[in-house]
Amino acid sequence: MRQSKMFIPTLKEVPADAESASHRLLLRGGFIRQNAAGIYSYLPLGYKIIKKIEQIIREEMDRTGAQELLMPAMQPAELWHESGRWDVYGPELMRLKDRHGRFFALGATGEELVTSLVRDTLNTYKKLPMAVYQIQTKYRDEKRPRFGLLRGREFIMKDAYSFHADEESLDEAYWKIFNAYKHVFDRCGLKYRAVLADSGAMGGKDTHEFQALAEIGEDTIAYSDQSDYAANLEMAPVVGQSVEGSRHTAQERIGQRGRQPVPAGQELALYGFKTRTETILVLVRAEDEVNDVKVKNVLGTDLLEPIENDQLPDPFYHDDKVRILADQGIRTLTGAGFYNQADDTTYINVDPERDLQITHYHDLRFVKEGDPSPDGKGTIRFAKGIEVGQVFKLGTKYSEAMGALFLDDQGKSHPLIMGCYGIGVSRTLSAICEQYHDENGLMWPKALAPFQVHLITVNPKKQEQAQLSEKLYQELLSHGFDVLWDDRKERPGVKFADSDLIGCPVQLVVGKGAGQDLVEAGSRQNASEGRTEFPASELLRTVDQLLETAK
Ligand code: 9G3
Repeated sequence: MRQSKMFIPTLKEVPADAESASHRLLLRGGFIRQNAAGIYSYLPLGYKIIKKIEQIIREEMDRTGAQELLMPAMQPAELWHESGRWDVYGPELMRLKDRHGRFFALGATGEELVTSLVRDTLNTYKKLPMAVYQIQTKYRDEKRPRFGLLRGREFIMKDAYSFHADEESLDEAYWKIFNAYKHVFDRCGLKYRAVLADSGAMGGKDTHEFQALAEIGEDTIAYSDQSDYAANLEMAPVVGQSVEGSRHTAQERIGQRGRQPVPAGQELALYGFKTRTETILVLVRAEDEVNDVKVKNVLGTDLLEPIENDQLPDPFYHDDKVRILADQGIRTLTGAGFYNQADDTTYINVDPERDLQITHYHDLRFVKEGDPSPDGKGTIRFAKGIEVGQVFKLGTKYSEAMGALFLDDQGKSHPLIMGCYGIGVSRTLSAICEQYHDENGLMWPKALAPFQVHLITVNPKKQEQAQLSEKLYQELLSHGFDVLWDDRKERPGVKFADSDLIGCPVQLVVGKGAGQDLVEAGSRQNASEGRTEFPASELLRTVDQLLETAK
C-alpha cells in the first residue's frame, strides 16, 4: 500500500487524558480516533489488526466445533425481564425505545438472547452438546471509561455459549475452549496467565480469567513463584493459617478509655458491612485486609455495602441482627487488643471466642505477597493484569429462568446446562500495545502487524531512489509480502518517526545508497541495533531473515 494514499493520521501530541501507553500510541500512530468518551473509530491501520485478531479467534473457535453466528445488538427487553437482569443492572446497561415505544437493551452480553434463540429447538439430549459464538460489538455504559480501548463503552467481544445435557459434557467444552484461548493468545504473542477467578454474579462455579500481564492492568493476580498456580487476588485463598485447636486467654478482658497502643501483631480490626437483610461485622488481624468478595461468597450475597468506621455497632453488645464473622488469621491470636469505636475504649486480653461468641473461622482476608502458595509450591507474588478473556461454567441460571429445557434419554425434562466464554477483541489489541512498545511507538508481533514491511523512500524526488523503491515494492508484493510504502513527500525525520510509531516488524530504507543498488534494513523490535546495508539483490533473503527473528 502506498502511504501517500492511506488514511493514517499520525499525531505529534495526544490529549493529556491519554494516560496509558497503548491509548497514547494507538492515537499517535493513527490506529484509532475517539468519537466520544469510551467510543472509538478503528482507522484503517487499527482495523487491519482487529481483523487479524478476529481471524485467529475464528480459526481457534472453529477448531473446537463451535459454530459462528451473529445475534442482534438490539435485544428485546422482555428477554432481560425473563432472566431478571433488566432491574439488576443499572445505567451500565444501555436501553433504548423503538418507534412503537417498545424497550430494548443494547447488548452488553448475549446470555439472554442466545438462550431464547435455542430454547425452542435444542430440546433433546440427542442434539447436545452444541456451542455457538459471535464476534460482535457490545455496549456497556461504563461510569469512567479510560485507557482508550481498555475500558470502552462500545467494544468488540467474541462471546461463545455452549449447551450440555450434563456436567461432564460442560467440563469437556470448558477445557476445550480454555485451550483454544491459550492458542489464541499464544498466536497473538500475548504474555498472559490463566487465573482462577470468582464467578460472582454470573452464578455457576468454575471460572478462569485470562490476564494479560501489564502494569496498567486493573486486576491483581496472585501467582506462585514456583508453579503455574495463579488466581485473581479477589478469590486467592489464604492457606497455612488455621492452626488446629484454639487457645483461650485466661485473663479477663479489660478496657481503657481512648485509643491506646496495642502491641504489634496483637491487634484486632473490625470491618462492617450491610447486606439486604443483615449487618455483618468482620474481625481480622489489624495488619490484614478484608476481602469483600470472600465475605460475599461466605454470605452467598452479591450486595455488600461497607459501613463507615464511626457507624460500627458495638461488637461486645450482642444484637441478633448483627452477625460477626472471624477471619482464620485471628484463631491463633492470644491476648488480643482491640480499639472499639462504639465506646471509644481500647480493650486488651480480648478472647473472640469468649467475648464475641465466635464459633468458627473463615478465609476472609486478601492473600499477601510472600504467603505460601495454595498449591503448596512456592510463595505468592503479585502482578497486574488486563482481563482479556474469561471462561465460565454458567450452569442452569439462564436456562431455568428462561425455560430452555431438554428431554433426556428417559424422556425426563431438565434445564440445559450452559457455559459461556468471552474474549475482549479490542481489549486484546490494547493489551498487545501495552506489551509491545518502546518510547518511539509500537512494535507489533509479526502475526498482528498491519504490514510486514515498511518501505521508506528517503527522498522520492531523487530518480534513483524512486526507481529502486518501486522495484523493491513490486518484488515484495509479487512474493506475497504485505508492504506499506512511505512514498510521501515528507522530511526524512517525519518518515522515520512515523515508521517507529506504526511499528511494522521490518523497516527498509531506500536512501543515498540507491545509486549503488544498496538498501538499509532494520528490525523494529531490535531498533537499538540500528539498520544494516545490503545489496538490493539480497532483498527477499534479508526480509525473510528479519521476519524470521521477529516475535
Ligand atoms: C450487563 C452489563 C455488564 C455486564 C454484564 C451484563 C459483565 C455481564 C458478565 C459477562 C459474562 C460473560 C458472555 C461472554 C463472556 C463473559 N458485565 N457481565 O453479564 F448487562 Cl451492563 O458478560 N458473558
